[in-house]
Amino acid sequence: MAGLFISLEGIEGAGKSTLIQKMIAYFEAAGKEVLLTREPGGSELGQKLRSIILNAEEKICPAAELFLFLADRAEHVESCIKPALAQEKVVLCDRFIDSTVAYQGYGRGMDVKQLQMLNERAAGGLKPDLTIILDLDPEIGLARANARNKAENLTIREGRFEAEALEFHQKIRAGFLALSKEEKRFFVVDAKQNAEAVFADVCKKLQSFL
Ligand code: Z5A
Repeated sequence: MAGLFISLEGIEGAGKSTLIQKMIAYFEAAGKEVLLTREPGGSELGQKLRSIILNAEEKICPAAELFLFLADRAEHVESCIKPALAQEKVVLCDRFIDSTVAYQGYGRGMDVKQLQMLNERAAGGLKPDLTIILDLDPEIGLARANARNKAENLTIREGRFEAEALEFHQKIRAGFLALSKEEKRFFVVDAKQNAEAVFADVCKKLQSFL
């Protein structure tokens, strides 16, 4: 059996990191080896790109931002994801190709079809077997993220996207929901529920992959 590739998507504060921790425990209990990774920043080069993309003090124009995400993805797929899948691991990826379509396409207004072609080139045609979309009202997501940052005493967070207006995050949510209708690999979960209920919904879906 080849490995299993699952991506998690959603607006900021939707609960991806929280859910991923539960999913790791779930797969490990089933005897699977898991690679937890993320975009941007899953590879060594990607960590440097992540810091530029999210923290650069200078303004980055939308096209430059897009190509930084794509460079991160190309390196990540080649050096991390494909090798892990070849070793039959379960790869859990916090954001992947669909974030580019939602943020750069629906959010920044770039051409969605062109982004899908660029995604295909950057990911070498690789797509997740399953993509979980945590769907949430951005007002709730941003409030959760702010509360977390306060609790962790974080005054400076990686900020390029957090600073965007609510309307931008609403476009992203709509983008993910539009995408979810395009391919069978998507599974939309109501992320307004508590974390246990979100995980219970996801578990029902995961059973068919074990
Ligand atoms: N981006 C892009 O534009 N184009 C691309 O191609 C890619 C990315 C790949 C990376 O951000 C940014 O890059 C991202 C999109 C853009 N920007 N935004 N926005 P990141 O990786 O640094 O951040 P994030 O992905 O947005 O993650 P996050 O803020 O950490 O959100 P999260 O992982 O989904 O949430 P969480 O940390 O699990 O939960 C947030 C808080 O809520 C926390 O205190 C939890 O304890 C709490 N929580 C979690 N679940 C629940 C439930 N169910 N109920 C109540 N409270 C909960």
